Amino acid sequence: MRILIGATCFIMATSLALGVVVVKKGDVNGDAKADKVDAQLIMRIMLRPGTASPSQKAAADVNGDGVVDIRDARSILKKAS
Ligand SMILES: [Ca+2]
Ligand SMILES: [Ca+2]
Repeated sequence: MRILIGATCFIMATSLALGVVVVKKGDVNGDAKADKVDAQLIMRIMLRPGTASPSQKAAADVNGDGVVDIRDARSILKKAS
């Protein structure tokens, strides 16, 4: 348990040191909501991955499988409806 807490603190400290932006999953445009606008942005990222920033891609990968695809867009639409 002590090791786990130590590792968590280390990861948090590393994230802060690197200036990692914490993104809300599904909120691609950063308006604090995950809605159909974000689903549309995910479709655009799918078609043209080069147009999205790393933080947008991180937010777009809703299910966290490392790929931005239709399943991520669909899960936003499911939650939004
Ligand atoms: Ca949004
Ligand atoms: Ca995904």
